[in-house]
Amino acid sequence: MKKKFIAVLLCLSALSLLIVACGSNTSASSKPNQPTEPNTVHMSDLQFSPTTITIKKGESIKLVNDVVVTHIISNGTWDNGTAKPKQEAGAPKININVGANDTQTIGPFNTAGTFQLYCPIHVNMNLTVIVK
Ligand SMILES: [Cu+2]
Repeated sequence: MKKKFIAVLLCLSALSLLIVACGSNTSASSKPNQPTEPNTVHMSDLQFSPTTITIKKGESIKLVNDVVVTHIISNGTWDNGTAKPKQEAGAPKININVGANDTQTIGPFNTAGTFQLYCPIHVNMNLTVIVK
């Protein structure tokens, strides 16, 4: 009697493990459009996320605008509330509009170094790109 009870319990726990395993498989395959994306920077209303990204020489960066606000991405930085355009030596020239929920690619960054990008219409919206 007791043995049968334990056997039933073991079956039930094995079954629940199976269900859990199947469940995680299903959720992973149900998001084919959202793999873990390397070299991707997201944009919200007023900022980049992350604000600093490290990539390898020769790689590009995918910019994903998650909001309906249009951003302008160009070479430069906000310095204490003042927009300062500048293009470091070795930086690719960037001057693009990223519209509502749009995705754009910048680069490739072919020179190692630290490069400042910003959105000149949103105060303090800075992105630092470190190329190694
Ligand atoms: Cu912006």
